[in-house]
Amino acid sequence: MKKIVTLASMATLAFAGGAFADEIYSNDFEDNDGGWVATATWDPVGDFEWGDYDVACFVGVEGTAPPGANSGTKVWATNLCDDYTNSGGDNFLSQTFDLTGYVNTNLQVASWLEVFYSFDTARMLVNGDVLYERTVTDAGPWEILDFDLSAYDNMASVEIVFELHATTVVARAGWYIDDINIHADPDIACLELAVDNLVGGQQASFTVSGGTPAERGVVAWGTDDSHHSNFEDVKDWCATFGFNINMSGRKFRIIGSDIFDANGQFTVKRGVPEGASGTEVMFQAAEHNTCPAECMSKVATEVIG
Ligand SMILES: [Ca+2]
Ligand SMILES: [Ca+2]
Ligand SMILES: [Ca+2]
Repeated sequence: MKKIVTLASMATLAFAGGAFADEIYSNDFEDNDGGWVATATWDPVGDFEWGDYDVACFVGVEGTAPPGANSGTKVWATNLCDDYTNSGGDNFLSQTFDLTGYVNTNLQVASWLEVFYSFDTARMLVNGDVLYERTVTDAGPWEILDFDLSAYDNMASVEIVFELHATTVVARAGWYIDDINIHADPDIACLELAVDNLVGGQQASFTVSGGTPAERGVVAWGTDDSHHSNFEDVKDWCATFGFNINMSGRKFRIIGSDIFDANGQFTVKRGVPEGASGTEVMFQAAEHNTCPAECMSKVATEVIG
C-alpha cells in the first residue's frame, strides 16, 4: 500500500488544504469582556470600555460614527458612544497570555479605528514591540488585523496591548475592537527528524529517531502557505502535519516510509532535483498508530541548497 511521490514535483506542486490549529483564545465580547483590562496614564481606567454599541447611541461630533459592532452588538471601544477624551494621555487595553507549548502563534483582531492622526495615535504592542500603528485619520470599514506572533512562541508571558494616545484637543470616535482570536500549533516533538544534504542534484537523507521499534514511520513534505496545520486522520495515520497530507486521495506527499529499527530509527534517501534549489520546504515525520497525533516531529523548514 506504500506509494511515494518523489521530490521531483516539489518545486511546482501547489499547497492545498484548510487551516487547522488549536484555539488559544477566542471571544466576540457578546457574553463577557474577554478578560481584557482597561488602564490609562491619566485615569485609573481611561476610555476603553466594554458593552453595547449601536450607531444610534453615538453622540461624537468630530469625525465618523462607527457603523456598529463587527459581531453581535458588543465591543471594546474608547468611549462606546462618544469621541475619546481629550485626555493628553494614553489609554490601554491589555491582556497577558501564556504561549508555553505553542508554536506558529497567530492573532486576529476585528478593528474599526479613527484617530486624529498624527496628533493622536493608535498602536498595538506585544511585549513592548509595536506590531501595528495607525498612520491615517479617516476610518474605513471594519477590518481584520492579522498578526504573526511566532516570535513569541513558547513564551510564558506575552502581553498584548492596544494603546490610544490622545492630545488635549481634537478627538475622533477612536478604536473599536471585536472578535479577537489567537491560534497556534501545539509544540509536540515526539520524534526527531534530521535532514541532511538537501542539495539540488544530490541525495538527501532523512533520519527519523525516537520511534517505536517495529512500528512504521513516515517522512512527508510540503510547502508553507499558512501558519496553520492541517489535520488528517486516514487509515490510522493520525497526525497534525504542518502541511497537507492527503492519504485518502492517494496524493501522498511522502518522501519515504519505513519500519523503525530496534533503536527506534530509520533513514530514507531521496534524490533532489537540481531545479528545486532555492525552494523552501517543510518536512515532518510521524509514526503510525499514534492518534491523536502525539508522536511526530517538529516541522523542519529547510531551503534546498
Ligand atoms: Ca461582538
Ligand atoms: Ca487629539
Ligand atoms: Ca468612541
